[in-house]
Amino acid sequence: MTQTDLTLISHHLCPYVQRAAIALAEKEVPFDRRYIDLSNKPTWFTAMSPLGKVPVLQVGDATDPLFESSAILEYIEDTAGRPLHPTDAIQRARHRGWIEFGSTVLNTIGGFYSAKDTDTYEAQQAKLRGLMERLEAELDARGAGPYFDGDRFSLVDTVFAPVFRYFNTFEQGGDLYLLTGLPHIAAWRMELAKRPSVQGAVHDDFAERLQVFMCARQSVLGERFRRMTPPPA
Ligand SMILES: N[C@@H](CCC(=O)N[C@@H](CS)C(=O)NCC(=O)O)C(=O)O
Repeated sequence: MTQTDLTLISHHLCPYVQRAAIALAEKEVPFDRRYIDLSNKPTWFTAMSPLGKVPVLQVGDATDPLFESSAILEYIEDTAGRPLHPTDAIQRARHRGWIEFGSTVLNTIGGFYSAKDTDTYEAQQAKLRGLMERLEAELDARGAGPYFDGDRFSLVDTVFAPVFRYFNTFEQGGDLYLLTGLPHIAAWRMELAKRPSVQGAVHDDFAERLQVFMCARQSVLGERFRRMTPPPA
């Protein structure tokens, strides 16, 4: 890859975009970012993104940009130095499985913050808790930290750092038990939050933006955030 060849089409809150931004930063690959409003998608964007989703990665002058974060991660891995995937095929396949697990977690998070009634909210919260317990068991079986793969930062870390970033905001929303009593996840989450690539994957105003997004949800969690947020003076 040569400098300035890459443009990551982004949205300020998107966890899938953050994966790619973290991987590029870890590999010290310079890239530009172009932000779009997903509630008012520009026509140039819908023309280039087959599913109408971010991230999209524009590579040089290619007229056919890359879409889907896992494909983008694989491209970054294949073309830039400092490997973030294990070299061993079976370990690599396992990491891919956990990347997919991370996407299921994100879908469940979406169901959780969008739940419109208490029963659905509780069910989504329980499902999310179950996934976190399964992840905790995996970390326990693996033994060494501080990252998913011991002291090696990997693509799996690029996937879970944005997942854990959500929890910083969710925890302000009240009586959550999503991560209570899960020490391996707690330690991993803390290490990821310290990582410059993770910190730099979002703007400084990420938490405020997520707060505004939550307050605008017509959902159980949205209602909680509206109650917590004082009205403008
Ligand atoms: N499977 C996709 C998911 C990406 C995704 O869901 N992006 C969201 C923002 S976080 C999006 O663009 N949503 C717009 C839409 O669905 O219309 C990936 O891994 O890239």
